[in-house]
Amino acid sequence: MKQYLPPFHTNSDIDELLLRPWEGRAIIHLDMDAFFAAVAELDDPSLRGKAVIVGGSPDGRGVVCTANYEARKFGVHSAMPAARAAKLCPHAVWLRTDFDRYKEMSAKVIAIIESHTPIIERTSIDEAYADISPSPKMDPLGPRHPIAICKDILERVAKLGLTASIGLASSKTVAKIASDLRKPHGLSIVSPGTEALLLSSMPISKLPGIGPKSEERLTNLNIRSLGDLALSSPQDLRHILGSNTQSNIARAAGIDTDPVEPDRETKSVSNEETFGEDLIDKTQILSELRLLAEKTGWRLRSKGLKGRTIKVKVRFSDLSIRTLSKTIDNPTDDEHLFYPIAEELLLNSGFFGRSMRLIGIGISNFSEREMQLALLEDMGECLDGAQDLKTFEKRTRLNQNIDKIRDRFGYDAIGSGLHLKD
Ligand code: TTP
Ligand code: MG
Repeated sequence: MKQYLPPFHTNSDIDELLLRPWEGRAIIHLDMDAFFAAVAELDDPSLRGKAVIVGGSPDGRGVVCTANYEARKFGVHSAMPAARAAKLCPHAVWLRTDFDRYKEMSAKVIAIIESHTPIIERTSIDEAYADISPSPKMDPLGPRHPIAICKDILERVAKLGLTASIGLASSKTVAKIASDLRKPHGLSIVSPGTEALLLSSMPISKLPGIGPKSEERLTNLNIRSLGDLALSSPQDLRHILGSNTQSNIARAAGIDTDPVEPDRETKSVSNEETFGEDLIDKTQILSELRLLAEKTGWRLRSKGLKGRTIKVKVRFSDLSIRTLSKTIDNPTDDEHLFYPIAEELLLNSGFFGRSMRLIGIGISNFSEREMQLALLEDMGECLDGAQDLKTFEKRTRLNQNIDKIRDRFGYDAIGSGLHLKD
C-alpha cells in the first residue's frame, strides 16, 4: 500500500496525539468527498449504493463534473468526457448540476469552520484552508487542540449528511497533500517536524502546482519523488519550474510559510493545457479549447464570479506566447456564451497553420457587484443578516433593479424598502 501514509491513523494514535501540545502553526485543508454527488445522494436517498455521475449526459455530450465512489470503481472521474464515462459505467444514474444547492451546503460547512476560526480561505466550492493555530486570543474559552477542532468539524459536517476529509499540518502545502490521503471521511495529521519524512517518498505529482508537463520533464532528470526534488539545486531546475523553483524545492521538503488569506481576491479564472504533443489540427485544438471553456465556466459559477473580458492564450512550438482578448458588455459565467467568442478570436487570429504547444482560456474583469457577491458568499450565511444565499441573491437582484431605475430616473425615483424595516 501507500508507504507515504503518515503513521497516525487509528483512533488510539489520534488520542495519544491529543495529549501532546501542538507546536507552531496548525493549518487545515478541508475537501468535501465526492461533493456534487454526495449532495445529490443527500437529497435523494434512493441513489445510495448506485453509481451516480453528475454533469455531462449519458448520450455522450459534455464532461463529467464528478462521480460518486461507486461509479469511480468503474474508472469514471471528474473532467472525463461523458461518452467515455457512459461506456465505462453503462448502468450509472446521470444527474444535472445544481449550483444553488451546492452553494447552500458549502456555506453550511464554512459556518462550521467559522465557529472555530475567522481565518478561512476558500479555494473552491468544496475546499478551504483554515488557520486553527492554538492562540488564546482567538478562543475566549482557551485554545482548543487543533486535532479536537478537526474531529469536531468532521462530526458536524457528517451531521449535515455529507462527509469531508481534512489534512492537518503546519503549512498549506502539507495540509492540502494530507487531506487527500484518507478520503473519504478521513483525518490525516502530519505532526510538526515530520513533514519532510512524509513527503520524501511521494511522487512529485502530489505537490500542488506540479502539472503533467513539469512532472515529465523532472522525471527525465531522474527526479521522481518529493525527496529527490527537495535535494535538487535550483539552477538545475529553473528552466522547468521558472520563478517557482526555490519555493517548489522548499515545499517539497514541507517548508511553506504562506499564510491562509481570508479575503484573497480572484482577479481572473483561467485554465490552460500543455499538449502531450504539439498540435496543428484546427478541430483538435478547438475541441481542447472547448473542454477548457467548460472547466472555466464551472469554476466561475462555483466562485460566484462573472467577467466581461475573454482571453485566449496560445504558446507556439517556438515557445513564443500570444494572447487575444475581447471585452463584452455583460459579465458572464456561461461557457455557452463565452466559448463562441473565444473560438471566433482564435479563428480570426491567423494563428492556424502554426503548431501549438499550449492553449488557454481565461475570464477576467469581474464586475464590482459580482466580486462583492463572491466575497459575501465566501463568508456564508452568517453575514449580512440574510437567511440564506437564495435570500441574499434575490436581494442582490432587487438591488440591481433598483439601481437601474435610479440610474435612469434619479435617486429618489424609488425607495429600496429598507426604511420599512424598523
Ligand atoms: P473535487 O474535490 O476535485 O472532487 P469531489 O469532491 O467530487 O471528489 P473527492 O472526494 O475526490 O474530493 O471537486 C469538487 C467538486 O467540483 C466536484 O464534486 C465537482 C466539481 N468539479 C467539476 O465540476 N469538474 C472538475 O473537473 C472537478 C475536478 C471538479
Ligand atoms: Mg472534493
